[in-house]
Amino acid sequence: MENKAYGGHVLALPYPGQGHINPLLQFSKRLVSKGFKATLATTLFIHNTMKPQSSVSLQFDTMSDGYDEGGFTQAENIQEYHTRMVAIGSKTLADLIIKHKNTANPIDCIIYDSFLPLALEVAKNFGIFGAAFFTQTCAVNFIHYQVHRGLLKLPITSTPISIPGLPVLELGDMPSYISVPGSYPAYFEMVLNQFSSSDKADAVLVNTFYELEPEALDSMSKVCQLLPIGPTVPSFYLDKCLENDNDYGLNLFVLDSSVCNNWLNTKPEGSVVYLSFGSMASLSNKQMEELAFALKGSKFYFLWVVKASEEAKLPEKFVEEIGNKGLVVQWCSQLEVLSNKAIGCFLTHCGWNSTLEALSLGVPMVGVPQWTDQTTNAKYFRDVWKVGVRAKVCENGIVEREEIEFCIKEVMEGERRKDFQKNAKKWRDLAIKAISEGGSSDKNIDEFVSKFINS
Ligand code: UDP
Ligand code: 7WV
Repeated sequence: MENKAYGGHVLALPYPGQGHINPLLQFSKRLVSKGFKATLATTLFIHNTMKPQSSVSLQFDTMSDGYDEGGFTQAENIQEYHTRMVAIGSKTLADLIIKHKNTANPIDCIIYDSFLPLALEVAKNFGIFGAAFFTQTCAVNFIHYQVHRGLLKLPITSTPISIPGLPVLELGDMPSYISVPGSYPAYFEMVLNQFSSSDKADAVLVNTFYELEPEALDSMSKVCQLLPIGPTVPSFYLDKCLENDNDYGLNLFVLDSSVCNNWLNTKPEGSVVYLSFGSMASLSNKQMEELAFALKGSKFYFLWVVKASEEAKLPEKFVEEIGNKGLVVQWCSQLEVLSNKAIGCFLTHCGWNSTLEALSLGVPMVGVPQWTDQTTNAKYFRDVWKVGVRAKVCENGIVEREEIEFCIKEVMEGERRKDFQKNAKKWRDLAIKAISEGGSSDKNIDEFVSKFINS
């Protein structure tokens, strides 16, 4: 794709977390391919952790959430983190805009994570075009919208739940803040607050694609104009139109991809279970133990991402005892792993990026959702996209080893494996089509661009 004429300077502002940086970073790269200059602004703490390298096409800059030494972990609690981020974030974002003001490329457009509506206020103060970027599915957004507008009353007293454009949902399919009232009130407030000013945004972008949730998108579009622009997976894995775009390229954790590749390359096609719970989840000791024993008991190879902060929860001598059957790493290049032929299925926490990556690469899944939107994503991939199973949780809140072993077996070699694979391949093909030139997401990106240019 040749670079188009200069379209303007976009400042992308992600919420400071791996699952929020990746999609906005990728979307910025797409805009650069459409002729824009783009700058991704992370918090100072994230910048110092990830050490991003600016290139001709994409620049990095910083603002502050008020916790420059330790980020989120430095805060007393989530509420305090958010309050300070709004105050310091607004101020340092304004400083950033001013810094660029008298340069050759002043900021013309801010694309902000919908978790950070503070950015829209700042943009409007400077008369800059402001676009909200939603990192969760349209279905999840629509549920939160319904609650925000008082259309869905809490606590939910009657099930199943019917929302226009969504499949009928049981309580356990709802985002956790709704199914578990009172859990993480500050996060709940944040997901509802996404809609506090979204109608004032100049555009609303969502990291999904039309073919994946047409009913939900049609339904929500009646009350809020949405532009699905995903999947924001590096071009190398989909349309291959962007040069050198084969990785997100920013990691909050240290990774060693050659270890994973070398190990996977010695394993037969479809023989390995890949497991990861994303960047945020922290499992109980008991849950880690159940997973460990399930993997030990199952006959399949496995590659398990256990973050450094989770390692102490592994049973004693686990790594020594599994030998060549399994590889435990602290972080990996997930796209590289998912695209390796040796992978047979992905046991995932159902974070939206992980789910979308698995769909984009055609990998069947076992869902072990933990919280937030993960439960709803699991509902969709089991019952709507039909690319896998969801593990049953016991009354004590644990998914037991027998259930994990059963689910893995079901997806790796059960009767429905062929269907899961066929459907996964279908979603991969549709994802490629959506993001390729002339596809639904590509057209929406063009619509966004013309909306901005004509503003
Ligand atoms: N990821 C990665 N290496 C890993 C595990 C995860 O690069 O070992 C990436 C993954 O590809 C995804 C992101 O981290 O893009 C996690 O986002 P997700 O929405 O799935 O979960 P979250 O971390 O927000 O809970
Ligand atoms: C980070 C913090 C809070 C939430 C999320 C990530 C998410 O669900 O994406 Br609510």
